[in-house]
Amino acid sequence: MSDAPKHTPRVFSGVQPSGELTLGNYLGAVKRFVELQDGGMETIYCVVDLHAITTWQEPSELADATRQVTAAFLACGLDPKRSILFNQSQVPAHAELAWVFNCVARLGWLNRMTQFKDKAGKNRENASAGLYVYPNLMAADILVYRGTHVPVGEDQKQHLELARDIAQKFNNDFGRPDFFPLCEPLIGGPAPRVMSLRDGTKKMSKSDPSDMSRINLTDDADAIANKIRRARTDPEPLPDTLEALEARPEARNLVGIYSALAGTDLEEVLAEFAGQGFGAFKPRLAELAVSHLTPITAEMNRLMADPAEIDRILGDGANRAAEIAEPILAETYDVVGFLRSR
Ligand code: AQP
Repeated sequence: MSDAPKHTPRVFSGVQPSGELTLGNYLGAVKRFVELQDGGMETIYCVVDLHAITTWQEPSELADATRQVTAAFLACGLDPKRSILFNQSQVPAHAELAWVFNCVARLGWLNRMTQFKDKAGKNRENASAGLYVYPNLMAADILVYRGTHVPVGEDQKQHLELARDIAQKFNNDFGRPDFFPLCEPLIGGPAPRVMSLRDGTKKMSKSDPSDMSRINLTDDADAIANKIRRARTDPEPLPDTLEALEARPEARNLVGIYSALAGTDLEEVLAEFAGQGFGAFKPRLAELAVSHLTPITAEMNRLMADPAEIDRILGDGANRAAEIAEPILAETYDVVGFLRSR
């Protein structure tokens, strides 16, 4: 018989305060966070500032970036009464469990992580050690709550597989089957991978040097319309089948964004626009994006005018998060064999 504790179904996910949130973060992650809030599971959402500093962040801007991601969470519909919202550095158990996982994960596993390769680029020798062990911290973020479900965009799939490998190896090494759950990625919905507006083969990213590559949640109506108007496309009209869209990454991306915002499937969008050129499609997409994002931006601006209230929400969330994390960390320390005399 296993000595496994029962794992309460629990959702955990995070977003880095490494820039302004994009439409990709919204459609791939935050929109799903909000849907899950009413799905019957406990939901914990974190602004992962420890992750953000794996690449350089201006110290004078980091706290404000953290508040801004929190304001975006709230403006998109996360409710601090129904979800635990906090920033990672206020709960030290994340970093403490990450150290244990640094000693569980194998170098060979980390060497396969494509995000490290993408982010380190050619200058690999100069990347921070933190960027390299980023997936171990991400595993700790989830498992310090024994998180069972993790809503993320498709780019995080490999990191989640690593989190499962870490949980499995820990459980095996220490002879405690099911000590940590093998968390399930929740990747899906109509826009698990929103691509850059300048290059349909690259994901839309908040740290892309080109602001024209992304729609920020803080963009005003004119900026959104301008970015969509100038988004790279091909000269062909929209096709009537999904297969015909596959070889056209920029067209596929804009149709995907439309469908995600409209809440319809891709086929319905094609049925409406097949045969029409981007001259007709882009203004309709811009209209839809503006009507969807303008209320979010307005609410973010309202919330950002009261930073003390955002700090209060994060502090309260951190206390509630620590109440769950600390006993799990203490249990982990016991399993590892650390002496604890206070
Ligand atoms: N383009 C995207 N399409 C769908 N989902 C996306 N996500 C990010 N970009 C897209 C999802 O958003 C969540 C938060 O991401 P993150 O801030 O932790 O880091 P990231 O994945 O590295 O996102 P960015 O925007 O590209 O940040 P930077 O530029 O700082 O690295 C995750 O669930 C992610 O999958």
